[in-house]
Amino acid sequence: MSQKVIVAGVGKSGISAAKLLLEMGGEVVLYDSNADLDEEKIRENFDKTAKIDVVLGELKRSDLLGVELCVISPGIPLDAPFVAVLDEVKIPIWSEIQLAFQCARGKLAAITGTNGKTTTTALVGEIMKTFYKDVHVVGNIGVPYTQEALATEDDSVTVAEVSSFQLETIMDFRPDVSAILNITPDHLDRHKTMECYVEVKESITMNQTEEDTCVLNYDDPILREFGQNKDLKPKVVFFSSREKLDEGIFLDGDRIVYRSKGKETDVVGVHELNLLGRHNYENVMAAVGISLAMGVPMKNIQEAVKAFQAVEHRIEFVLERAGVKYYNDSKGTNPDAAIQAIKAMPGPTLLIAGGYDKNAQYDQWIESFDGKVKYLVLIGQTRDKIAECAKAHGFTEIMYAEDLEEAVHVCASYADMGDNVLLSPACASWGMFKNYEERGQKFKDYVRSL
Ligand code: UMA
Repeated sequence: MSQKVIVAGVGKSGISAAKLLLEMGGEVVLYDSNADLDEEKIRENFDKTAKIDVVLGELKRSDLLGVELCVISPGIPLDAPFVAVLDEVKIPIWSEIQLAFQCARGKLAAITGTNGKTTTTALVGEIMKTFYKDVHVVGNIGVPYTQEALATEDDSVTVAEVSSFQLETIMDFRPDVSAILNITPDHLDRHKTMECYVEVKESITMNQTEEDTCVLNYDDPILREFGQNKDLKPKVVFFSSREKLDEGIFLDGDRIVYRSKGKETDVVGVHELNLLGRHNYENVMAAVGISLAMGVPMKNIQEAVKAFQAVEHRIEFVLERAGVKYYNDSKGTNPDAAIQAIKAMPGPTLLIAGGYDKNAQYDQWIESFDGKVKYLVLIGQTRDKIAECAKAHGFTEIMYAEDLEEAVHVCASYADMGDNVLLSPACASWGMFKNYEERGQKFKDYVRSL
């Protein structure tokens, strides 16, 4: 890696990738299309002596003198104008995870899918830690793979959450175990068609061989067909929450069961989990499949699965007060994600929703209330739009609150014993909060001080 490399994007991934390249003895041109970034601030991330040029705004051919490779951040689409300049001078483009993969050692489990990636990655990370000494949890979950790659050894295990953005420019990226949890329409503004989106997700297996494993969701028609294709090289492990499989992991009533070569093993009962909802049982089943393929004994898996708590801000149980359970799903930033949270609620629910308007449609979300939502407490810019939509669908138990704190108090006073209070806004947090993490944290603070 002692080459001159252009690193595109000065977010988390770009900074980590540049640091890794410099540590390997390379030279870096750090490029970002945002001309308003502060060059001084960017340089503060590096040693004063680091061999680094910073280019902001438009990229010119002259900036590419001696450059042999581009490492691109996930948030940058391949139709960004500077990519055409790179193509003209035939500079290959690698994803940031590709660079990390080239420098990392040990075993790799890589998890993709439209929903559930973060929970599954975090859970697999916890399971791995019960059996392996050196475990790194990286990727879309928030820690760039390039940040950890050089710290890995031959006996290390890396668990990576991988987005479709990160897969677009892989070359020989080859996980020992891959998983595709599900594929439903998402990010079509970037991938253009569903076919392209599916193709890029499935490319997680493209360098895998017969020695490797791919864990797939049997209930997803696209993935079932993909897994049954004779040309797919890795061994396939299916999981299903709807059918009892001859081989694989499946839900049998309220038990998760593993069946292999005619032998059945009871893994765990869903009531022993701290996770709610069928989609979470699927995440657990995927994690079981991945972990077995990574060589972890079933006993370790069972213990870790039972101890695992929901990822923060995703249907996260906060506390029970006066017989009312409070859940934080601040990460429910779109109607689809919020539907999962409603489905996961164990009984009557007071729902706090609303926020920034991303031009979403709320009809399906309101349809999913299905008698379970007792009251809808609305906050933020989308209050009126959601209220109108709810009324159009015949749901009228609506209350307005000035802010999140008031919404929590309204819920606390209207909830009866046995009810649940759920913050799952179906909207982004912008305008009221810095991000969904701040919104979730504030919710928990208000609930704890009730
Ligand atoms: N930029 C350009 N040109 C462009 C677009 C962006 O120069 O055309 C620049 C921006 O000005 C900015 C930089 O690129 O300075 C940002 O890069 P980035 O968007 O890749 O952000 P990072 O901070 O590197 O974060 C990325 C992931 N972001 C995205 O995929 C959008 C993070 O996932 C990930 O946690 C992190 O790498 C570490 O691996 C976030 C995400 O939203 C959570 N992911 C999407 C999702 O989950 O749906 C895929």
